[in-house]
Amino acid sequence: MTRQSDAVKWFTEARFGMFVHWGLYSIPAGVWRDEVVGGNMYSEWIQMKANAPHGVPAEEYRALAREFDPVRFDAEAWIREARRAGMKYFLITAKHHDGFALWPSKVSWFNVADATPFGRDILGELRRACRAHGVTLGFYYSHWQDWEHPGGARPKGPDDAPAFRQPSDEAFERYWEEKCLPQVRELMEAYEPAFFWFDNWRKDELLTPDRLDRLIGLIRATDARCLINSRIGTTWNHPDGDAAVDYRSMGDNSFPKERIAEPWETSGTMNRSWGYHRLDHGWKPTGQLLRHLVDNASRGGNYQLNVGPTADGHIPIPSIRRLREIGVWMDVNGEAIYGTEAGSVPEPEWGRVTEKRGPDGSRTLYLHVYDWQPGRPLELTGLPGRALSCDVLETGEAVEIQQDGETVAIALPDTCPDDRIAVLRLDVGS
Ligand code: JFZ
Repeated sequence: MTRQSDAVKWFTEARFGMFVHWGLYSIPAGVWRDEVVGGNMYSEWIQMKANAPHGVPAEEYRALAREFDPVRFDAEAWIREARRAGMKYFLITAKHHDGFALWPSKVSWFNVADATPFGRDILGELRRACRAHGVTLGFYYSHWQDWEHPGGARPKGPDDAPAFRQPSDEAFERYWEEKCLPQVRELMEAYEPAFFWFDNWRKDELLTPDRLDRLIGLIRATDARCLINSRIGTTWNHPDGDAAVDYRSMGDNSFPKERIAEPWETSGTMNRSWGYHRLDHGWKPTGQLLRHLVDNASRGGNYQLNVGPTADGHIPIPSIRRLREIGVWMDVNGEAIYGTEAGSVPEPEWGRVTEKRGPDGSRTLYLHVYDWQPGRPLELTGLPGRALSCDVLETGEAVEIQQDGETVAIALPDTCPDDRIAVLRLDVGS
């Protein structure tokens, strides 16, 4: 179980955030020379995926920094899009596996201020925009994989390829003390993030309990309310498991089928790649993205939906389209997502249930109907009290209900307000 604290309340009430993957990898955007990064199409992995089995030579990859000049970057515009989509928080890859920092880090030359013609403090501009729009700011930080520092961990790969050679424990300790901890301290002190999203996904003896304790201790000592996720590696690499962290991160695009009591989230992509990939046209329909949001909320979790901006700093049109379509749905139905808990009734086949509890033991159940069939009454079992009234959230149209014991039958109106997910509001007395 994760740490129990009131610091995580804003997170669980927010339910929905924007994840941004943006950096040097956004320049090649999935194509190195004429080679397309295929497989899972993670364009942010191009340094290790292209020029197989050796990867892109480090100097060639670092030369991208001299091309990084995102003249269309507008932090205000990004944060306005997040707000418009109904997203309450925002996280960005402050430093991804390639080791490149999106802020003027004094710890490593490999950063936007010292290594690129752009030179601006990207995180500082986002910090100001988030404050201006009431969006909570957090950072993804690749604390384990760092392909720039000689002591950073490398992905598994061919033994004879230097790019995949794992550092010694001593080299990793130097990385930990010279780069990882000082950069996390810089981020905390300069931008006061409300949370971190660290990225480890398997057991690795380099992530010793002592190193994890030092990193967690640094964050707790600087801001005890700053949230830490389980993919810092405690799940696999600490004897106490996730007791010292604040929320669980599921695997990429991994959506649990069961309700989970502790705070948790799934991060997911709109297409396949996290970073912008110029050939990744596998865009998921907005209805599918909405189901991910509702599925997770109905099981007590958050959804962090990713955007991969282009190298010049704009958000691709297919992403904008989905964000704005989701935003309209959230304008109408946000009440059924924000501040809700997992439904306490058995999950119905026709959809999902989120709920809010009143101070007097009353409850409001939000019925997210995935399969609206006029004329076929919806049945909900396991009702925790007396069904008082039911209406269509979008229109306020009253809906007939009949209760028999713990089961209520709901007569669906002929007109379905939203054929992706339509929401009914059911008030239940104590
Ligand atoms: C990691 C990164 O490697 C990737 O580039 C992206 O940032 C993503 C959000 O996180 O990718 C993962 C992490 C975990 C698993 C798979 C890919 N996993 O748990 O199988």
